[in-house]
Amino acid sequence: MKEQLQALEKEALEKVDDATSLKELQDVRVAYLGKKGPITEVLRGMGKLSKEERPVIGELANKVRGNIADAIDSKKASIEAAELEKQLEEETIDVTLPGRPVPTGGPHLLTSIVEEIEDLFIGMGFEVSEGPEVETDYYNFEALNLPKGHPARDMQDSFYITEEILMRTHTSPVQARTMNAMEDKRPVKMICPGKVYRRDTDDATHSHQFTQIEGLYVDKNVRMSDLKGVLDRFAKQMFGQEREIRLRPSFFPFTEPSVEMDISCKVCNGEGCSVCKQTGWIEILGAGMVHPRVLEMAGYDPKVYSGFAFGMGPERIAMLKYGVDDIRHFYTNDMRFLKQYHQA
Ligand code: 2NL
Repeated sequence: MKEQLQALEKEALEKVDDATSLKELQDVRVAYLGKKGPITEVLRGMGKLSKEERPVIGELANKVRGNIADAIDSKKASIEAAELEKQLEEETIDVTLPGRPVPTGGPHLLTSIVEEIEDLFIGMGFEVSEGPEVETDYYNFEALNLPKGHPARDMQDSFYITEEILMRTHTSPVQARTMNAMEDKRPVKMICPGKVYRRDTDDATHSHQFTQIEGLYVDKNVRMSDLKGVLDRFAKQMFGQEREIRLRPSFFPFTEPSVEMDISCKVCNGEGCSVCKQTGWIEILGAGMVHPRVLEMAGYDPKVYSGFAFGMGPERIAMLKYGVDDIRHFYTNDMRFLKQYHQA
């Protein structure tokens, strides 16, 4: 029995030594020290031994069991240490690696142009104001001297929602509302950027939805020369200090007199080329002195107050400034087009 126990011990210690994982080690523990294991078996058979042999074998069995348990425990500790070491090595983070770049967006060309125009007019004391895109017939037409049946209403075929409600055809209703709401009829100096809608067939130069920026300055003694000064400064800041402006007579129902403004062609410097159609000039915007009826309807006495107003299309401004040849580029969202105008 003594030899049997010593053989078991040798065998178990070898298996402990050979174990390479916690699982294998546990198997060894169960196999040798478990309730059905050989050592337990030996201890159970002790009853058959003689009085003299019993304590000797008992002591030996306990010693063998203790040795095996100790070997398992120390092997367990070394396997665990090795596994931790391996894990630490595998999960090492190199904090000096450069980060993966996150692709960033940028403002749309149209947004940039609108903001640039806003900044120029803010620099001349204008406030920026926005308003609803769904308007009443009154503020879109009536208040701007376009009564029902006025032939100029045909100039702007509109998207009507009901007989009295439509998608605004220009941003002037925002200005008419502002003047109307002014309790003590103080001066107004504002620009209104925003989307406008017209029933047009889309092509390279027309769109049923586009952007407009209108400006309005109403005060005592506002004159045509004030308009000229503001527009000249705008043209030079937007298109270059060498640009000259030219005003031609025109017609709008809401201004009298009305003008159209050209800037000297920056491609040929006024010499005449294909961009300016050999005229040396390029049309940029429409403007005029606010019609007395428009002032009156908004509650401003035209004998006391006067004003100028202007309107422009940022798409057209951007097309001229950057040589964009098709207005549809602004809405079809081809990233190859849009990315060209990202600063970053
Ligand atoms: C154009 C011409 C224009 C206005 C807009 C305006 C607004 C009020 C009163 C009077 Cl509240 N006028 N706006 C005046 C003249 C021209 O736009 O060609 N836009 C693209």
